[in-house]
Amino acid sequence: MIDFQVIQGDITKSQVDAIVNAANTSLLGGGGVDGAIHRAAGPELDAACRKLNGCPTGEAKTTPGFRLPAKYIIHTPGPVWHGGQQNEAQLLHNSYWHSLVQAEQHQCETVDFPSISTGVYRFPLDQAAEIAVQTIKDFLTQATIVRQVRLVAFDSVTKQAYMQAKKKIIGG
Ligand code: AR6
Repeated sequence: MIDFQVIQGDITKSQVDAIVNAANTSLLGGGGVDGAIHRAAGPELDAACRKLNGCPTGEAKTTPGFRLPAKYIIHTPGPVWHGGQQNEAQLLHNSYWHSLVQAEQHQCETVDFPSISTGVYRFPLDQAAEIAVQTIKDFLTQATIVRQVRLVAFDSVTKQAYMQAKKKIIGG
């Protein structure tokens, strides 16, 4: 059984083992969900991120959750959309996959994702949703520790796109 759910909400409120942050390669914070996570986690997060020396696109690095309810924050810079010919699909897959590898390495059973790259980075929503759902499904099929993944959509359009991708790829 694949335990993957799509919900609508604010990921900074998630009471799970790990939330994922749609970061940039500096890991030094920014706008969107990244800004919200940094504000909610407190200044300790900025200090921890500075020690990580950035992160390449499609890779992932982990910090504690500090003032968040989540135990850990897994930071992954997704790709900027440049029209689709610059490996964007593979890089987005890599962001989801490597985030889940980090979750396993930190013994996390429950993981919440935002919609990586579909805000400021302009990745087309429907295509991003299919890549996310397929990657999460493939990972959960072989995972040993992660048992539940949720996609936390901030708005209803994003929620609908992931529900549709879920129906197409997982069924139900
Ligand atoms: N909870 C859940 N989702 C959220 C929240 C929240 N609190 N706030 C925003 N979103 P974006 P990207 C949604 O732009 O496209 C930053 O400056 C948002 O509505 O945050 O990967 C970084 O530092 C959208 O659906 O991330 C990078 O420079 C989704 O999160 C850059 O933006 C992702 O939008 C990364 O761009």
